[in-house]
Amino acid sequence: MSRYRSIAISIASVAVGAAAITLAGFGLASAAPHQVTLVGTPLGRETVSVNGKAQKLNAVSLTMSAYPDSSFTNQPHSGNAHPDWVSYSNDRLEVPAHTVVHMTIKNYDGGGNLNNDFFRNVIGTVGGTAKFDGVTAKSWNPTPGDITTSVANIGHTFTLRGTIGNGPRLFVSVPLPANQTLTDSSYGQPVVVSFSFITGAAGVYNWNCEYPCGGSRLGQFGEAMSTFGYMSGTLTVK
Ligand SMILES: [Cu+2]
Repeated sequence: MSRYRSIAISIASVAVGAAAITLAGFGLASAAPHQVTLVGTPLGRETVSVNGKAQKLNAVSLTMSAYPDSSFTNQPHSGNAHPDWVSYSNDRLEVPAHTVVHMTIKNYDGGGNLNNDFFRNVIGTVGGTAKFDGVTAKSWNPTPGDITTSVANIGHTFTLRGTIGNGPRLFVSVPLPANQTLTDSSYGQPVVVSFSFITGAAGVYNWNCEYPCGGSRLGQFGEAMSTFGYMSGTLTVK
């Protein structure tokens, strides 16, 4: 091997090595935990009543959790910059268009009073109801007129809104009752909330929480409430 050729190969090797390291770095960055999408699990076809008419639609299930902090296993935030912020277990959700979505949310977080009682209501679900630890109801307000009792407290809401701009609308809102078993040392037993909704046209929809759980800033709508991925996310319908 000539001296020049050997130098050329060395330079090429370094260049290839650098490219490999760059690609590996890009791969790691791309695979950061906050990029993980929760995809609906297919359940086959089901007959669902839509506006009083029976329709056969594909169905999927989605299960996620809401936590009082971001210290839970598999938390989705890259580097977990705010371990003390409340958080959903997932931010990016993905389901097919024109499909029944059976959603289960386990709420491990405590809570308090909403600043807008509208969000006690179950809105936009199949049958207009949700199941709260197995009990079917149209809202979470077991003692009407009294929202100071702990039993009426809300931990978070799952509120699905429209797409950004003039795209299709999909409004679904379900309150997540506060977990009464949360302690300083244990998440305790979650309140299990389940409900179903039907997706429409493809698009990227937004969802967020409507319980003021975002720390002391912006009237409790700062921090976890105003940073994507903690108390908000997307539902990609495709
Ligand atoms: Cu919240």
